[in-house]
Parts: sequence; C-alpha cells; structure tokens
Amino acid sequence: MSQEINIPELVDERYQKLQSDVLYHAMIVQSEVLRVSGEFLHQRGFIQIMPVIISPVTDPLRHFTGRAQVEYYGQVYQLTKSMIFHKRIALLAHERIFAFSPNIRLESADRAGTGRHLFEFSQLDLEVKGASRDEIMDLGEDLFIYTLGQVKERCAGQLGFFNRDLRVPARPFARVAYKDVFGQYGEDFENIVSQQHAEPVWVVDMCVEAREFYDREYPDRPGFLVDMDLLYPEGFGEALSGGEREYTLENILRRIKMTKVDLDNFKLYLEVSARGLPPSAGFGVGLERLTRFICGLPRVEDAVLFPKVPGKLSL
Ligand code: ASN
Repeated sequence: MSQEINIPELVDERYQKLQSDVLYHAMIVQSEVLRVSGEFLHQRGFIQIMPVIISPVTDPLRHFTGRAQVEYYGQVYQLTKSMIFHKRIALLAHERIFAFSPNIRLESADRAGTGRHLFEFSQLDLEVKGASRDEIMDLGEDLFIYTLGQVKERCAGQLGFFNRDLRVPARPFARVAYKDVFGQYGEDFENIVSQQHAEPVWVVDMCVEAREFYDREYPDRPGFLVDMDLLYPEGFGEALSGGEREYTLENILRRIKMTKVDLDNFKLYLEVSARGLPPSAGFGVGLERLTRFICGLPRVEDAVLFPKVPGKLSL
C-alpha cells in the first residue's frame, strides 16, 4: 500500500492547506469554541478532567470500527473510542465533569466521502451525576446557545470570511421521536431531518438496537432508551449524542448480553459497577463537526489541521 502513495504530493497538498485562509480562520473559530464552551461549563460548576488515551476498556460503539490497541507487559490496551466509561467512573470523584477527549475510531474507508467522519477526532464529553435526560438536554441547549452566541460575537471577522450567516437558536429546540423519523425516512433519517430544519433538532428515544448497551432503557417502555441525539440544521448532521445511563450491575449485564459484544472486554467496568456507580446522564459533542458547522464548510476535514480521513494516509 505504501508504494502507491505519493508522499511529496500528499505533503505538498497539506503544506498549502496549512497556509490557507480557510484553515487560518477555521482554527480561530475552533480556538474560541474551546474557550467559550469550557467557560460555560466552568460557570455551571463543571470540573475539567484530563482525557483518557488508552485503557483495557472503551466504548464498543454500535457500528464496526477496527481495533486500535497496544500491548504493554502482556496486557492489551485500547485507544479510546469514547470516554463513556471513564466519564461515569470519574463521577466517584466529582459530580459534574467534562473533558476535551481525543477519540480514535478506525472507520472503514467507505466513510471517506461522507464529509463527516475522521478516524481521529475530539469530543467535548461531559457527564452529570444524578441528572435526568431532560436536565441534560436543557444543559445542551444552553451550551449551544452560549457557544454559538459568543463565537458569533467574537469571530465576526471569521464568519464574514466564510460568508456565514450563523443563527443562534432559541430554546426550546424542536424534538422528534426516533421511532417516527426512522419509520418515515429509514436509515437516512438523520440527513433528511437535518436538511429539513433551520434550527437544531433533537431526536429522542432511540430503540435498543440503534444504540450501545450503556444508554438506559425506559423501565416501563422496553426496547426504547432514555437518550437523544442533537442534529444541526441545514444538513450538517449529528451535533451531539448522549442520554441517561444504565447503572445497576444487573441491568448493565442484561443489556450487554442483548448485544453481540464480548463480556470479557468490560470486565473492569463491571467490577467498578459491582462496587456501585451513581445514576448519571451526559453527552458528547464532536468538536471538528461543530467548527465545520459554525464555518459552514463542505466537509469536516476542511476544519482540521491534520485530518485523518478514513482509509487515507495523513500527516
Ligand atoms: N459521548 C457519547 C455519550 O456521551 C458516547 C459516544 O461518543 N459514543 O453518550
């Protein structure tokens, strides 16, 4: 494979992009996004924690991604796909936590053209002890309104460069039920719903098969989860994903057994859960996608210094 890659051409292209006005302005926007979203969360009493890069346990995800792992003294560590389990465990120390968390997901190369996938990206990932889904959705709305409002003010020059008329949405954001939009539009519902709206829209109550085992099932509505995604308007797709979590060992085990994942991969998390973890809710926001949305760029890789496009070699 490496013989077919034209390294000088690849480096030339990146060398030019790194000096382009697009990246120059997009990086200013991203820098403000990091500053103001962190500022907002600090104001709301959150503690910023450091990201976890490797661990024996990580998010199983519900779609295929290759295993990215390292061996160390005979133990296998995986590169973080999301910090979901560590966020939950960190609640033993603090009640409201967030991290800017790098994620590695070895996506298949057929996702190269989506304009939405990278095999390395970062999430603003947060979790709140004892929160309900509705409380965490309120927080998500406030976070987006604050972040977009502040960036609009502080990055007027950048938005002018991108010719971007950024709307700061008003609360409450619209809500649609997963069952309804999936029933109406099928697999492509996310794109379609995102295109239909001029303001962000929540998709709530995913079905069990559509999500990982850690999102909480309604006790009185088997098969449906107390969770949500937020979609950007104008066809930009998913902004955020999260929900309430399963927290009793019994329910976690039951949900794991319903999926195809191997119980062995979650041994450490199960041991911690057996000692007791609090109920919680949280979500993660893809930061490169947020920057892309604010700037109104065609593809997520346009908003990244060193984009890792699925299947492609990159710096
Ligand atoms: N961060 C997401 C959450 O909080 C999980 C994920 O990225 N898969 O639910």
